[in-house]
Amino acid sequence: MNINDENDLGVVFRKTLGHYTVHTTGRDIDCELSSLLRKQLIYPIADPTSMRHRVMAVHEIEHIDPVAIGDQVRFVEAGPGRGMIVEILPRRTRLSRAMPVPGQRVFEQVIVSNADQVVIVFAAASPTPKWGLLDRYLVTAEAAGLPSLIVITKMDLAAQNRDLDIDLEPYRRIGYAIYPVCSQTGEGLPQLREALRGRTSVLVGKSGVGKTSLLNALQPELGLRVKAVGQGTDGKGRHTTSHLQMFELDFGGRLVDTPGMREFGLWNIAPDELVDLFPEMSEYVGQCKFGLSCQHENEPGCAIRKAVTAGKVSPYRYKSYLNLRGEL
Ligand SMILES: Nc1nc2c(ncn2[C@@H]2O[C@H](COP(=O)(O)OP(=O)(O)OP(=O)(O)O)[C@@H](O)[C@H]2O)c(=O)[nH]1
Ligand SMILES: [Mg+2]
Ligand SMILES: [Zn+2]
Repeated sequence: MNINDENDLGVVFRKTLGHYTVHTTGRDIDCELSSLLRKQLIYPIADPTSMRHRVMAVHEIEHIDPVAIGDQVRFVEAGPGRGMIVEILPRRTRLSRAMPVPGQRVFEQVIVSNADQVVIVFAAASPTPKWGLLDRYLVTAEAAGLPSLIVITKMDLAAQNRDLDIDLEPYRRIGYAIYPVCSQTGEGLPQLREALRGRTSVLVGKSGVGKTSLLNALQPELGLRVKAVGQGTDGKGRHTTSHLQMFELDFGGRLVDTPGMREFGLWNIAPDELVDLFPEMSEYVGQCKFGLSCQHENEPGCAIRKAVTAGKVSPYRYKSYLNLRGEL
């Protein structure tokens, strides 16, 4: 029997422990993972080189779901609306973060697979933006080979943040597209719809910046739950969105809503590679006095430090580079 002829293809839109909602031509199938596939998957996902030939211990499997939102899967039907996933197709792209498990090691968590772009969300105010986090997201997207859009929500509150334009200027200069929007007035939504149309995009940003509100504003029929007014938007309160979930956009495309992730560790980026993930700095690589061995920290004759002094590279971005590098 040729397995390919007997099965249907779909995309994982949602998941809860052990259950995957697979979206396929006009319907959703509640799937589980075949036990054979589960065993096979344990092997290749043990990613770090030293682990490659080791089957993961059972307690480690709990921390890594072999299936990600966005995965294209093959499934067999097992009753009305139910099925069994038998194959996961190769991932075209993967947006990942590092997930340290105390007492064990750091695991890769694939946030979304097969996405086309990352939509990085910050509120103009409430919560006050911390731009270091923006650099972390941008680097993650660059490492995944995905373009990023920067969306600034709550533009109705922009008067509360006099620094907004100045803070965003370095990103504009690098060439990142910035979309100021307001989910309450509808400002900026038509432009954002155009940028999302026909693509699979992932919303990332800390809790309370208005990701789910934005999704509701883009597509009001969804009527998703958002944080009640007065519940606090400092990001410290309970997260409103608790699950990653993909939505079909009626104007074309797909959008993944994520819960505000407090930890967003860089995954699988070598220290020497980091500078290449800052597009405005990468052009200076190789021009330093110590050539490719320059760490761009305190070396004399560092072309990147010179570019900072000359006003060609933002000192804030350079500081982010140093911070992130210290973490690798
Ligand atoms: N003033 C104003 N408030 C907004 C706007 N968009 C969202 N909010 C409020 O911001 C709060 C948080 O919105 P959510 O959409 O739940 O934020 P989220 O980013 O999805 O948060 P998590 O799901 O926890 O990650 C809610 O009280 C919203 O009403 C806006 O454009 N203007
Ligand atoms: Mg939300
Ligand atoms: Zn250098």
